[in-house]
Parts: sequence; C-alpha cells; structure tokens
Amino acid sequence: MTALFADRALLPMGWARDVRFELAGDGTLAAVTPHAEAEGAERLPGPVLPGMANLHSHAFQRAMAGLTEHGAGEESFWTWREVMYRFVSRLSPEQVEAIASQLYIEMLKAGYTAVGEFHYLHHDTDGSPYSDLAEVAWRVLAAARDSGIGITVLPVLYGYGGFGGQAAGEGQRRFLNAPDRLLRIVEALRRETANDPQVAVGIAPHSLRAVTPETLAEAVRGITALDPAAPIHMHVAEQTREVEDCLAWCGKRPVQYLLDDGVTLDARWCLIHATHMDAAEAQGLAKSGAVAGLCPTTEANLGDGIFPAEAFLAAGGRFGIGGDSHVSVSPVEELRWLEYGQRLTARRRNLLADPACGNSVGATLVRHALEGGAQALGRPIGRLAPGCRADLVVLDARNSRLAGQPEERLLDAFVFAGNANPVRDVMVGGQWVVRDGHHPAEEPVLTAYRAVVAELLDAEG
Ligand code: NGQ
Ligand code: ZN
Repeated sequence: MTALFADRALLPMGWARDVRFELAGDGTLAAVTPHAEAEGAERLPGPVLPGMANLHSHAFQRAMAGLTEHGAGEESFWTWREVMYRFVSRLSPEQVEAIASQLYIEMLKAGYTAVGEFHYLHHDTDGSPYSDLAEVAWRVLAAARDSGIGITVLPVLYGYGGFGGQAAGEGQRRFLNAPDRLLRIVEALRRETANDPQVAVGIAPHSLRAVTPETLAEAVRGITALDPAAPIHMHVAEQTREVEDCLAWCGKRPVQYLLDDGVTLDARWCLIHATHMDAAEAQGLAKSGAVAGLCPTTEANLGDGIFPAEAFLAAGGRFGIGGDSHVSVSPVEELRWLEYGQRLTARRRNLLADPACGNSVGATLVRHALEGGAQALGRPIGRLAPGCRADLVVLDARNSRLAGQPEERLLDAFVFAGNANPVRDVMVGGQWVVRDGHHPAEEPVLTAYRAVVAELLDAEG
C-alpha cells in the first residue's frame, strides 16, 4: 500500500499535524492518521487540503472568455447569451473535446479535482442528433478521463425557449431533447461508466425557462428510477427578468415555485445561482437540504446580482462553487468574490464567518464549498477520510502567502492573500496528476487548444 505523510492536513475535524495517509488500490483513502510516523511514506512538501469540487461547468465557454467584453451601453446577460449561441452554433465535437481538455487541466492545476459538467450541447449544427445521441457527452467524458479530473456528467433537459412551453429559438436547437431522449443519453453514460469511480451521472433540467412542469416531472421520475440518489442540477433565478417572467407565468418567484410545486427539493438537488431570493426563499432553500451552486466570477461578469449568502448560511444553507463560464479558473477567486460581494453590498467585513469554522472567513468558505460541492456532485469526495477518494491538493510552502501562517489562519491566507497559484501538487483517485505545478499533458493539449481557438475566432471575424 502507498503511504503519504503531511506535516499539516485539513481533516473533517479541522487541521491536524503529522498526518499519514494510506492509499487503497481502488483510489480511495484506506486510513488517515494524525500524529503518526513518516516512516516509509512519501513526505508531501506543503500543507494538504482535500481537492475542491467545481460543481458547475459549461466547458465550451472557456474558449469564449474575453470575447464579450466590448461595447458600451446596452450589453446584458441576454446579449451575452446571443453571442454564446452564435459561438456554440459552429462548434464541432472535436473542438469541444479540445477545449474541455485544456479547461480540465487548468482546473487541476488550480486545485479543483472534480467537475460537474452541465452538458447541453447535444446535437449537430442543424439540430439533428448525431448518429450516437451521446456523441458530445463522450467528448467531455474523454477530456475528463484524459486529464485525470473526476467528473459528474449532467446531461441537460432543454425543451423550450421560455416559461410556459414557449417555442425554442434557432440558437437553442442544438440543445433540445424531450425527457425520453435525454434519459437515453443518461442510460448510455451510466452503462459505460458503471465501474468507474471517477465518474458519476445525474441530470440537469436547464432552467424553469427551458422545461414545463410535465417534462420536469418526467425527467425527475426517470432519473430517480435509474438512481434515487443521482444529482439533479438546475439554473434558477439568476436574472431579475427571470423572476418577473416566472411571476407572470405562475404567480410565484422561481425558487418559491420549486419549493412549493412539482418537485421535492432535497439533498439531491443543486440550484445553480439562486441569486434572486427573498428571505422566505432563502430560508426554504436552506431547510430543503439542497445545495446552492454559486458561481461568483461568472455572476459578476454577467451582471446577475448578489446571492444572499449571509442569510442563507445563517439558516444552515449548503453551498458549493462553480466556474460556470470559466472567465476565471480558480477556487480562490470564486471563494474570495463570494465574500467580497457580500462586503460590497453590506459595507461591513467578515460576513461569512461560521463559528463552527473558528469564525475564520477563509475556513468557512473552503470547508462549506468542499462539503456542498461533494454533495452536489454525488461522489465520495471533499473529505480526507477513510473510504473517500484520495483527491488531495498539496499547497506550495514556497508561496509567500503561506509564510509563517499558523493553522488557524492558513485558509484565510489561502483565500485572501495574493494571486500566485498556491497549488503545487494534485492527486486524484490516488494518482498524481499535477506535480510541481505541471500536468504531463499540458503542452500538447495547449497546442491543440490554441489551434481550435484560432479556427473559432477566424470564423467569428
Ligand atoms: C448557460 N449560463 O446555459 O450557459 C447559461 C446561459 C441561459 C448562465 N446562466 C443561458 N450563466 O441561462 O439561458
Ligand atoms: Zn450555467
């Protein structure tokens, strides 16, 4: 059995010293022992954290980052979405794979060891299905496997262009599936990955705008029959216009609708963004046990608004973080902006400081995001404990932000003290995938990515 040894490691109870990890052959942790001997173990060169989950990704959007920051005045989420539709209308499965490969390597190097791929680009450019319905899903799966990142594939149910079953537009035609066809993609993925502990499969009804109560219920029934614990993710209440349209459609706000009608929100669910909630909705979502999937850098980039994090956390709410459009690929930046958004609106400091995390903002952010991310991705991750995946991140003891920090301030320094990447080595499922800041495939993957971006930008003109 392989053994690792760390001077300091973040365990479920908090920081521990002289921790010995025994790795089992199946990629899990067999034993985690504090105050242990280093004898015969590989000594890790810095403090060790569990790998972070990136619970919300649209991988292809990585190649759009920086493309939509021009133009004054009338730009909004909705005009960004038009540009995104144009971009997506040209992408080939091979290009999606090349972009996802680059993204997943960037994620690993930043300390993410698992991703939730909210996958909605299903069909050919004219909207007809590929001969293999799951063609593009295989591409993102291949990118994850080749990079070594763990993945929860969430094939998206997308049927309509707005509340009440409005017809989908041209730009959405590559996304469209009825529930039965979506479930065929889910079943194919489940069959192929049944014995792969690096992969889980769930579903993602895209948003209340893209489903009807009937198709939503049918998809939830379908996935529940296949796996009663499978994750279910959905975008909700990201823009105020969505709240207004939902009120006009059913008389309720989006989160309130989900709490009251149609579905049973519980620990399987992850509501992405949930930006615009009133106090009752924040309470209700917290009590449901569902995870709020927060994507602070994308929410800032798209002008969404600020999630009511202080109230949600005070009510016992669970959250995780996602890179979403990948304008940033950094758990540090997501967590930092989660707290900064609160400070900028409240004009106070240290709003997300949980007494259970020693009132440290850094520890509160990291520990909640680890837990909520693991729950949302439906895999045994986010904890350095026996039976969990051996997904761990070794921080770079040479990074200035860690200099002289005692354990109780280490996570504050991790989140708030600088910009150089503090991640040195990354292990996923017992395999080293990043060593001293490098991934073994980073050069060829970057070369392929550059070629794809050049093709795409050429076509953009
Ligand atoms: C998406 N992205 O599906 O990629 C969405 C935009 C929509 C974000 N919401 C499209 N950040 O919500 O209709
Ligand atoms: Zn999204």
